[in-house]
Amino acid sequence: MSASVAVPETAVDVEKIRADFPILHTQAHGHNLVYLDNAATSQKPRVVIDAIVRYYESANANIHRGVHYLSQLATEEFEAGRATVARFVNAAKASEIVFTRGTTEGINLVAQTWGRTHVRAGDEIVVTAMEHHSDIVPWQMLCGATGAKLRVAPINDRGELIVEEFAKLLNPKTKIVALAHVSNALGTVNPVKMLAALAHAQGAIVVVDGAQAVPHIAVDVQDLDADFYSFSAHKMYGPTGIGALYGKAALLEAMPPYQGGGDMISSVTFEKTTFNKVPHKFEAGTPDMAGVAGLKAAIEYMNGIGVDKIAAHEHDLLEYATEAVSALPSIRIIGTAAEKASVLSFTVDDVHPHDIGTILDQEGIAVRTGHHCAQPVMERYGIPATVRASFAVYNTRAEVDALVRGLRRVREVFA
Ligand code: C6P
Repeated sequence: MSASVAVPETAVDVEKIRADFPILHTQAHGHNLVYLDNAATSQKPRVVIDAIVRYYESANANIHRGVHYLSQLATEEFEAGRATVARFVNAAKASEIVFTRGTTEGINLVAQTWGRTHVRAGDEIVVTAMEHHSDIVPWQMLCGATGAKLRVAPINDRGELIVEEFAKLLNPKTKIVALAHVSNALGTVNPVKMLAALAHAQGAIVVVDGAQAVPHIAVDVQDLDADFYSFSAHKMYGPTGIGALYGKAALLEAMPPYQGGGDMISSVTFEKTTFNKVPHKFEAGTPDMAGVAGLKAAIEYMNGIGVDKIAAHEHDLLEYATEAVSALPSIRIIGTAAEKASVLSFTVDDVHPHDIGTILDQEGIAVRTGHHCAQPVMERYGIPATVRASFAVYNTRAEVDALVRGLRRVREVFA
């Protein structure tokens, strides 16, 4: 199959890009590593690794606290990182970006601050049936604490949100609509702008889980009209332990703090504490300055290639892989939405995904198997788990061919 499909002129120079990622030269079980687990976490280019080392070698000090040279420098670099993130997602101003540990923390922050302030017994929170646990559990916890009700917008067999059913769930009791921009289990890209308009018409705020979108497609939070948008650096070539939450300025201003501690205060006495201004009000304690240096470098790296070129390259890989894997016997693709990004989930009739993952691993191919922290998605399809291949800008058609050969090997083993 692979030999007969002409390789298109790809917009990105993949070999040059691959040379930027030291880990891609790893041998796994005697094979060249084929890393197709990018939805779990992407690999890091040398410039990101170097930015973290450089931060510690030449700029490390605690920020917003010292008058000395290094503290000033570290603060400037940290705030430059914030400005870079803001430009990347087209926030109106840098102060609309709150640094978090990642997508999960950003969603919990909104649930515990905006949610606790505005959601009451009898109110409703709408999520979709394709959410990651990070975009279900914080809302369930909020419902448990307030007496609000969680409502779930269904998906069709292709893994697309059923927009009419979603619209029917919205009413004046809906306070929050929380949804993934891109599903990690299905790859579905949700029409966030249109869904946000429907939610806003009922007075709800819209919280977007952007974990699987920001690494793969251009995101413009103002165009989407998202009220909050949360994402993680480690899925977009940046380091672990750092992420960002975009929030509209007016909402952030009106919200109470999330955690108490240093840096989030303006003044403290035993009688009363006044809080720092936004976004610092939401960043208690010493933040991950090295992580921000790495995230900034990751964004610069993505911009250097061009997000649209990254998207086009990954789209080509996804189409190529979908065709090749579908052509194999006994395969069921889970998630066949018209709009997809990066993710190919599938099952093989009589073989457990974990066995497939183990055999592929022996061939040096890294995929994720399991429920992908989206158990309700598995339930929707009546399966315990899938095999998931997920692509990044450094993946190649040759790696897809290796995946297909690996899947043929699975057949041989289970014949
Ligand atoms: N999904 C995956 O293999 P954190 O862990 O906070 O960086 O991201 C959580 C998260 C939230 N939403 C979506 C849509 C996600 O995909 C993830 C992380 C990984 O699919 C790890 S479970």
